[in-house]
Amino acid sequence: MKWAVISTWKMSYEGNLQASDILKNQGNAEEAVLRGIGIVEDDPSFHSVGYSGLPDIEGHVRMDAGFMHGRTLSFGAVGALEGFRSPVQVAHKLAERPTNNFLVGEGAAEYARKHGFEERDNLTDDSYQRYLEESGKLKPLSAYKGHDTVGFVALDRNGDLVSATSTSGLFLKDKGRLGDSPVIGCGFYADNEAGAAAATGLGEDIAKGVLCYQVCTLMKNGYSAQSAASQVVSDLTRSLTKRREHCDSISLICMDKEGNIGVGTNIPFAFVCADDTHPAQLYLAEPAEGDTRITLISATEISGID
Ligand code: SD4
Repeated sequence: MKWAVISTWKMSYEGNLQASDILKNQGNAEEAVLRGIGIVEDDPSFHSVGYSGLPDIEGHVRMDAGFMHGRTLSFGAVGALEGFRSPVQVAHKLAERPTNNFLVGEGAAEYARKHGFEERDNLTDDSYQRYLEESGKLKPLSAYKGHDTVGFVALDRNGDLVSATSTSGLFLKDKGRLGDSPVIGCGFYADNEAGAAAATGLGEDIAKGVLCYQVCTLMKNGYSAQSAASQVVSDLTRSLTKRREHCDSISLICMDKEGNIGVGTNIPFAFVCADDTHPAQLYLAEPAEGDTRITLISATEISGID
């Protein structure tokens, strides 16, 4: 069985390298995605995840995360969690129990505290400064360009698929607002018998297509990972544009049970992937008439990519 890992945005490159190392050295997909996401959660130069994440309308960094294991279908998730270093670690821990898997707000924080998760104020001077600059301006909320949710999907040598996400959600969102990222089936999904997926973009639009469950269902029914990803994103984009005159940004990564990857997007979207045949590489995906055009980004082009 081969191993493979795919992750959202250029910001996941370093995390993808470390996740690849784990998988290469017989580690499991669970460890790999947690390490990959943890690297992004700790890096203050990425303003949409973890430390130095962008605040909500009240100036608080309230974070969302989800985790799912494809062998057991166990999942855990946190919403609007404030004051902890790694929301995805808390989501992962919540996946261990039979019920009470999705906790939000103070309930999620109490659980994290009780289980000894490291506390951290994720609001930095930089993210607060951005809040002060933008909070007075009236404009529709949109996905934060180029540095949104970090999502990882991995397959290990045992044939286990795992998916996980972490985000501070939309910049200037309402207090208590949840997007797709902590919602099973919308922002993440994993099933060893079908495939696994993670999404980034405007959560309210991604949720309208229950996108991650949808793409896994297509893979289960025989679609290749790439055709499933292209199809669900272009169908939802078309449907929302027809009915509502607008569809915001939506990007999706997925993997089938053999480790083949798929990417669907309605905007230019960078992603990273690696497997047992090649090291972590950065690619750009772009929508192309119902399909997806994917190009490898060369070392000289990397600085121009979000
Ligand atoms: C959300 N999907 O909260 C997340 C944010 C994101 O691109 O990925 N933005 O809606």
